[in-house]
This record gives sequence, structure tokens and C-alpha cells, in this order.
Amino acid sequence: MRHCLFLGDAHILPEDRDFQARLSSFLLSLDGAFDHLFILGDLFEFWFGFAGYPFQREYGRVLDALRQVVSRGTRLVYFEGNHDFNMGPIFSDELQASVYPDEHHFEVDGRRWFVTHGDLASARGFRYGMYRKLIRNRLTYGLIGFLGPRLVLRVAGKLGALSHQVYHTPQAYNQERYSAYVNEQFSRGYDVVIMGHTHRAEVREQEVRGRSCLYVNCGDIKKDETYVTYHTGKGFRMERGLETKGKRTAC
Ligand SMILES: [Mn+2]
Repeated sequence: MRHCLFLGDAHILPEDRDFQARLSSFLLSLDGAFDHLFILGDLFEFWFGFAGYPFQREYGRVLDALRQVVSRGTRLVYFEGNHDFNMGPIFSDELQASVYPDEHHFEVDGRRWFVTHGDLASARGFRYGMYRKLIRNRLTYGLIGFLGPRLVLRVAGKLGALSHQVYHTPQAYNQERYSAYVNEQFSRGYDVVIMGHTHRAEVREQEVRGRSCLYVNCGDIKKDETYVTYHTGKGFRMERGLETKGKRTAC
């Protein structure tokens, strides 16, 4: 894990043809420069890993780009968001991605990374906590799988709208709750907290009891075109712009 790229929160809709093309060209232009591509959740406005359903019609352009990226030797690491979950066989088998539904820890260059989508911070609130438990459990997954893609995709827009209603609230985006959540990971001994979900890109150093800790958020790759890179020896860097590699500008 010497060269990593972190992106997320595009909330891609099937009709986002231009953005899908733009993101695909960007991903292809990376041309194996990164050994790991981290997707930090909510890449899609709705994803559920139905068995045997390829999502080619909805998200084909992006999936084909991911296939290319993986075939060039980049490893895909997917953190599920609150709009894309139970990633299923396309990600686990075909793309050989490491998929994490909640959080995961890595030790990289002697520092401990805590990585997650970020909605777990709001899951401590009662309303979102209940919603998350209701949606993300085996019984619901079984029911969604049973109903099948045709029916579920038709109501997915409504589910998405419900999720927006539940978590796009002042309480859910309560800054204090996020800061407390991030600080808690630092006090548990993690040096770097990496997440998305808030749609606010940031790379911020902060001192925690004499230790230098880092908060990293990749922001929204569709609206703001932000993402974050990590290179051994250089550290984390926030970047902006989906121009193909070589013409990118740092912000
Ligand atoms: Mn989210």
C-alpha cells in the first residue's frame, strides 16, 4: 500500500451519462499509477448486489473502467456506504475487491489507519441508528434479493429519497457528532481517520495528547471533483479535478 487513491460520494444515477464517462476516463488515465483504489462508499445512488444481475445498463461505463483498473494491477478496496450495500458478486468475485460493510483498520508505513464510510457516526443517533439496522440486516437483504432487481430498482429512487430525508438533517450532519467520532478513533490509538459521507473534502492535521493525527475526507467526486491521494514518503494530499492524469491541479 504505497500509492493509494481515495474517492467516494458520487451518488451516481443511471442517467448520469456524462459524469460516468468523465469518471471512467479519469480512472483509465491513472494507468496503474496506484496500487490501491479505495472507494469510500456511496459511489452509486443505489446499489444492491443481486445475484446474476450485472447493472451493466445502469452503471456499465464505470464498471468497465473498474474492470480495466483492476486488470492493470490495482487492487480495489470498497467501503459500503448508506446508498450502496451488499456489493455482491460483481465486486467480490469479478473485481476481486476487498469489501468492508462497516470499518476496517490498516497499518501503513508505521501508522494506523481507521477507514470507514462515515455514516456510522450518525448511526449513534436514534433515528438513523434504527434506519441503518432496518436496512442493513440479513432479513432485509433476503427480502430485497427475493423481490429482485426489476422491482427493487423501480422503488430504489424512493428508498434513496428516504435515506436523504433521514440523514440529510441538521441532527445527522451534526458537526459535533462527527468530531467526537473522529476524536474517539484517535484516542483508541489510530493515527489517521479516513472517511467520506459528509461530502466535505479535508486533510487536517491535529494534535491529540502530543501525537500528530490526521483526519482525511475525500469529499464528493461528482460535484466538487475532489479526491485524496497517498504516497509513501509524501503522505496524503487532497486533489481536485477529473482532468486526465498529468493535467491535474492540486488544491
Ligand atoms: Mn453517505
